[in-house]
Amino acid sequence: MADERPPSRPSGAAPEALSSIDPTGAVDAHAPKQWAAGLPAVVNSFRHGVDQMGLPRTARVFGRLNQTQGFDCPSCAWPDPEAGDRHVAEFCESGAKAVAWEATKRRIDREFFARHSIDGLDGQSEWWLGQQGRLTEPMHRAPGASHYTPVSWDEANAIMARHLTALPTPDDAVFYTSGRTSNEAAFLYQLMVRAYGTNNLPDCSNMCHESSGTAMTEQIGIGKGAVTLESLEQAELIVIAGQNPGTNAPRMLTHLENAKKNGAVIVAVNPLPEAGLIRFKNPQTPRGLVGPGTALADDYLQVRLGGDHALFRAVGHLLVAAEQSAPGTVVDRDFLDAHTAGYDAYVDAVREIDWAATELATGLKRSEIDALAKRFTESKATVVCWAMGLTQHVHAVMTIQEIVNVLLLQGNIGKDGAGPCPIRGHSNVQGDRTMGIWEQMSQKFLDDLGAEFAFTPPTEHGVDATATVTRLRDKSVRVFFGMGGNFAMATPDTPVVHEGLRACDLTVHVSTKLNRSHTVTGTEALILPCLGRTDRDATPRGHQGVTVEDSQGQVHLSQGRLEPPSDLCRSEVAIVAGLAERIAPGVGSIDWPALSQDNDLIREHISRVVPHFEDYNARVRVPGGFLLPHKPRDLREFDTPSRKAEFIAGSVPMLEVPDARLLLQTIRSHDQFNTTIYGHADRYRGISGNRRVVLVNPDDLHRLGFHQGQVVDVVSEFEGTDRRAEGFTLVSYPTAEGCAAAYYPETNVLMSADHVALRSNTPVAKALVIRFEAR
Ligand SMILES: Nc1nc2c(c(=O)[nH]1)N[C@H]1C(S)=C(S)[C@@H](COP(=O)(O)OP(=O)(O)OC[C@H]3O[C@@H](n4cnc5c(=O)[nH]c(N)nc54)[C@H](O)[C@@H]3O)O[C@H]1N2
Ligand SMILES: Nc1nc2c(c(=O)[nH]1)N[C@H]1C(S)=C(S)[C@@H](COP(=O)(O)OP(=O)(O)OC[C@H]3O[C@@H](n4cnc5c(=O)[nH]c(N)nc54)[C@H](O)[C@@H]3O)O[C@H]1N2
Ligand SMILES: [Mo]
Repeated sequence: MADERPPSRPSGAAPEALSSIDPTGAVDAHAPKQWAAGLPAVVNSFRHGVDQMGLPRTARVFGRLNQTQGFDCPSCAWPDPEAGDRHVAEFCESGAKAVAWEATKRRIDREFFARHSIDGLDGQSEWWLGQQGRLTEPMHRAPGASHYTPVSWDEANAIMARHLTALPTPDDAVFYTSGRTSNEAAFLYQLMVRAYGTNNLPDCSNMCHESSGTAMTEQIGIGKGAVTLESLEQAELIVIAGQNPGTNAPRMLTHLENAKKNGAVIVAVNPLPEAGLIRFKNPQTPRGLVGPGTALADDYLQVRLGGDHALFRAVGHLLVAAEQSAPGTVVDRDFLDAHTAGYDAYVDAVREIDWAATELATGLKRSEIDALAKRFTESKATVVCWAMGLTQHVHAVMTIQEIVNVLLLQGNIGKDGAGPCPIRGHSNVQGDRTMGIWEQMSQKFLDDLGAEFAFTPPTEHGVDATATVTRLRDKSVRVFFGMGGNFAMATPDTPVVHEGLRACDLTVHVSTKLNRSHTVTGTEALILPCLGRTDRDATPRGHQGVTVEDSQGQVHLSQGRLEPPSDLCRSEVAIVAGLAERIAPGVGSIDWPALSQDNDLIREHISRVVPHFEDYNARVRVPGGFLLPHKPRDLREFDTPSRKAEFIAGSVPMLEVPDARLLLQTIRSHDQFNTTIYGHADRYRGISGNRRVVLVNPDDLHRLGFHQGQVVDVVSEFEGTDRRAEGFTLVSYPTAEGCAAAYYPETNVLMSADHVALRSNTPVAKALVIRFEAR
């Protein structure tokens, strides 16, 4: 398809010319693809690379991506194979785009900011902002100024210190983190924030896998997934619910293909027919490049949005019923007796089931659910993978617990080929949490941190991302500091968040590139340019490497080698240490200047504060790094109050959808990384040209009296309040009935900060009640 070409910058064109080639024109919609990757993925990877970096740099950079002596991919958190088992091209199209985006040769300098007013920048698209190049020096917006102007690091630190030390309480400041921050930077950052005096450490995880963490901690005593790569490939049954690996974790497809070759059955549970779940053409093999590839999903259940809760309850019911009619054939009695609590109560909870309600909630036929339960009974080793399709619902925590219940029934945890497997998003989102980026770290962690650095960390819990939005709504945040990310776009209630940010005294963003959070500023604002994963970090103490933790709990080293965009870019570690000296001087025994240039020293502290990081510096230098222990996975031990894995089952409420309304989910296209827009082609879904589209089931479209190609306003309804997103083109698409899908972050205006997952407080992004209004 000619229209798949990513927007490219004509050589020699002035940056201003870019907005005019921002291809947000007519929508081009084709039937969704039936397979993922293959040759187009390779071609697109190199197109993005060469467009941003030129050919020699592309070859050099891609050659080091995910290699044991190279740097960790800044895209998703998918694990790497064993050190000796890596392919020469150990990356995917998404990783290639993320790396090309960061390692681009384009630069933003002070002349750029002199040319563009902040209001002018605010009028540009997110795509345009991201295309301008790497930030090269600290920039400051003085109160009342129309433009950012250059500022020295010293002055920038003085400005931040002036605001932060004048606040009536440190709790008037909020310190957000996105999930790319390395372990070292994350550890130092939370130390600075706690030494300054607050636990206000919201992070992107609050909007991501918080529900998984909450659910699994209650049940198995740890919030992390229990499946390694090797283990995944040994599964007999892999259920993938609420995840789109073809786009968001493409390297997973290689391992699914291996599992398939080993005889695994794969079941996809998803309202959309996602190409990456249907068939995979592995671009690392000749058969994948030119041949038919490998069929992945054996069964494809097009569940209704939010229907997984009822679905897994029904599967539990069928498994228990099957066991009762043929005792000793379905459940793992020994495991249940030795390692679980609450089985009898669970059996009572699932004994009766309303099939009509279940069919309505899931949109599936009884026979499809029977077939899924049969898949479970036939498998001796089952993995269930999930991502945002499960975590961003009102009943997300309960839904995940329903899945863990089903896994526990058959002893599917702590053995090869089995276990719960939440697939993390950002490349170090799991590591950031391990390092203490959380508004509610345990008292033990705070005590150990305080003991290591001779100070008393604050104990009162801080605000999470959702609470930050409500505080912005109340105009009660005075200073907003973002360690990466794009808070202005990633959060619900976009206009409210923007107003709240504009009402701050100071907004600060540590970033590699420009984004919306830099154009929606407080009275005063700073942009602090940092090094990315691919950049060399040379300090007087030598060439510094950072460490990250992937989705399976493997911790490993990442070493950037590219010449930094400018001498004025600083590592995140150095930025934090520089600020900390000003806002927490004399707190405890923290040697900020030494820490600012020596990641080994930071790792020594980590090894004494964070459990399981003993001998950190030595172990992380072993090629491939080390695997963190995980008691349920390794020992079938559970750190819950009962010391057993807990069955937890409440009621299964129906999602009520009024007449003539649909449920809308907000998703990622194939050409974006969260709020970063690489281009306008969602290749696998056959959509290109414009992101303002809503995918709707053809029968719904007909029933509601709208037609393909019609431009409408999308209006969400929550607790009596309408929210509107204007000018979306309707696309007839084979999604589950009653459901619709549109891209994030354009649709975040439709979300409410009060509409959150129970107990995890994650904003609901996957089941908004909407109607269409003709324009
Ligand atoms: N290229 C690329 N890679 C990424 C990202 C990116 O933006 N681009 N983002 C990263 C991040 S931070 C994250 S968290 C992950 C996100 O990875 P995903 O969770 O795969 O991302 P989404 O696009 O939100 O897709 C949600 C999927 O769940 C399905 N779904 C939605 N609601 C339901 C439901 O109620 N039930 C079921 N069974 N399915 C449902 C959708 O149809 C879709 O396939 O990816 C990471 N990797
Ligand atoms: N409607 C809706 N909203 C959602 C979601 C959804 O599915 N639907 N998903 C949610 C999820 S899962 C997540 S994780 C959040 C994501 O929320 P965020 O993590 O806040 O957003 P990102 O778009 O990943 O942040 C990208 C920015 O990070 C900066 N950056 C990139 N690399 C680096 C680096 O190395 N260092 C520093 N300091 N900065 C860097 C760049 O300036 C870039 O613009 O969004 C959430 N919001
Ligand atoms: Mo995420």
